[in-house]
Amino acid sequence: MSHPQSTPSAKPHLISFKLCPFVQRSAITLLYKNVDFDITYIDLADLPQWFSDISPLGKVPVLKVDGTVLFESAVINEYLDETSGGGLLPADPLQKALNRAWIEVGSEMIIAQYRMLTADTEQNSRDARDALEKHLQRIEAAFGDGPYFNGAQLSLVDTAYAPIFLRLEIIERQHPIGLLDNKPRLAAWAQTLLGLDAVRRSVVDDFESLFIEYFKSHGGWLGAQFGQDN
Ligand SMILES: N[C@@H](CCC(=O)N[C@@H](CS)C(=O)NCC(=O)O)C(=O)O
Repeated sequence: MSHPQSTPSAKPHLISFKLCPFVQRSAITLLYKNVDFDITYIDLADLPQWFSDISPLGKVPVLKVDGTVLFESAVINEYLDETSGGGLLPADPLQKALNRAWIEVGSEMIIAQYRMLTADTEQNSRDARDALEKHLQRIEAAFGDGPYFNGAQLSLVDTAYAPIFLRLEIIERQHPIGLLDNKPRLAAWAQTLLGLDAVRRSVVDDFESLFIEYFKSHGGWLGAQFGQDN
């Protein structure tokens, strides 16, 4: 078996679903690092056969690099960082391990956020909200002086959490649930991340309306509340 070279010679190609927060992590990293890339959007409700053929877990993101298929957002992001000069994870092994652990917490939170949005009853949605609240309180306690998770410099932890804050901001406009209330460090962190050009450009222009429509029509209690208080 021949192994591809580790240095990419062609543009990386990101396979995306417009609403996926995991893909957004990779899009932010690509944009922040000014890496030129191609992007193809698929519909997760109607998977194309070519995607099922190449994606080991049937999930996005997938990043194709010179014919090699990479998957798992955290892995893709480390690859993108390493091949574009590094700098998005601490050099110190202990701090690097800790950053990876917090990225993993972020993945759990993305799943909790999706559960909150799609839970069928008010009670189940509130339970999911409370699970998210506990995670957020823990991060508020762990967060330093900012403006980024590691201090002055943006890291892969920031690119991993920005999609959560983007969605929280939209939810708050549609049906306030106060998840950033009494969390001044996280509120400031969210504003910093949402103000970044790479974050703003990491989703399609009509992301907000797609997001609202998707969750309004997905049978979840919270989505059904969207726009009702306005
Ligand atoms: N651990 C994966 C999670 C990716 C993931 O769950 N992606 C969702 C969309 S946001 C997906 O492709 N779901 C399709 C499925 O589970 O069948 C990562 O970090 O990349």
